[in-house]
Amino acid sequence: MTQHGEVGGFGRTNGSEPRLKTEAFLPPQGGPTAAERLAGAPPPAAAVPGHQGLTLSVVIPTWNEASNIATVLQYLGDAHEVVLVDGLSEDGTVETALELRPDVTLIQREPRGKGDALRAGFDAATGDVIVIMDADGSMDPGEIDVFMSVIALGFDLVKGSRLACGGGSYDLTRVRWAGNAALCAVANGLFHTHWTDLCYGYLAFRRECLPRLALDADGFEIEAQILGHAAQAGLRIAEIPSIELPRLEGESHLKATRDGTRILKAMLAARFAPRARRSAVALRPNTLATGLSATPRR
Ligand SMILES: Nc1nc2c(ncn2[C@@H]2O[C@H](COP(=O)(O)OP(=O)(O)O)[C@@H](O)[C@H]2O)c(=O)[nH]1
Ligand SMILES: [Mg+2]
Repeated sequence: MTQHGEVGGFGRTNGSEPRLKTEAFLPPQGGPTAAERLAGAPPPAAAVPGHQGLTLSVVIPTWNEASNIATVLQYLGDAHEVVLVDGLSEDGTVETALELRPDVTLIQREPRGKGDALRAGFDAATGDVIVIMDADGSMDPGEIDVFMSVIALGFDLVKGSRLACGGGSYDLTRVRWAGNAALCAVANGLFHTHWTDLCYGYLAFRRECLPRLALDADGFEIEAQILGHAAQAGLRIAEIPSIELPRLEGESHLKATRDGTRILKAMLAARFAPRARRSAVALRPNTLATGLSATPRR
């Protein structure tokens, strides 16, 4: 087994089979593996409550992630607000989450897509900063500290990048890599940016920026819309390296062709839709009109 082959997502034992899809995007040999990094860090303490007094809400969309959510919550610790937006999972995701974190703010709604779920979560979040995280164990909660530090430096939005120097992915197939590279190039052309990654959902932003983001995306194009609208709104955006771990269990809900097309359309709309339309979206009450059911944080 190679050094990289030992990586299996945080919380996974070295005995489990690696699920590497490609070696091309992995961090260089020689340093500690992601598993070693994670094992060496005290998980809850790694996620500090805030920087410069900033409070944090972690928004996690879940749709049948019962076998993964406990590990994610365990590594998150209990230092900050967790908003769980569940798509009426039938595998006990909610029960598993509540057992470990009875204080989560829980929103349950039809599975209309990751974007719809995240927007509902944003509306319920109360922290100064919102961090988006998948429920599948592919994002290392230990990196939240870095997101918060860069936000505290004065940035409005901090995006993780698997392809920036120091980043990497254990989950990026060649097809996804090629699609992401093409879409990222389009984004850089449209928004005059120099991003190295586009279709990666580990990012943080100041909650006060939500109205200026004017989000209405329902599916996996939500991250592209967040970034496109942020660039159009002139927000201060920083990119930091991030290492994407393999999904702990289960299959991705993303369909490359369908969702790639939606991402492209979302970016074109972000660039060319009249400012008036974005303003109208920003003013519209969002999830309240679509049946938000949230339990208050206890
Ligand atoms: N609530 C909710 N969550 C969703 C929906 N679709 C995807 N998710 C969650 O969104 C996150 C990202 O989805 P994932 O399948 O990991 O996509 P990938 O990371 O692009 O491979 C996961 O935590 C999913 O459980 C949905 O329709 N509703
Ligand atoms: Mg994922």
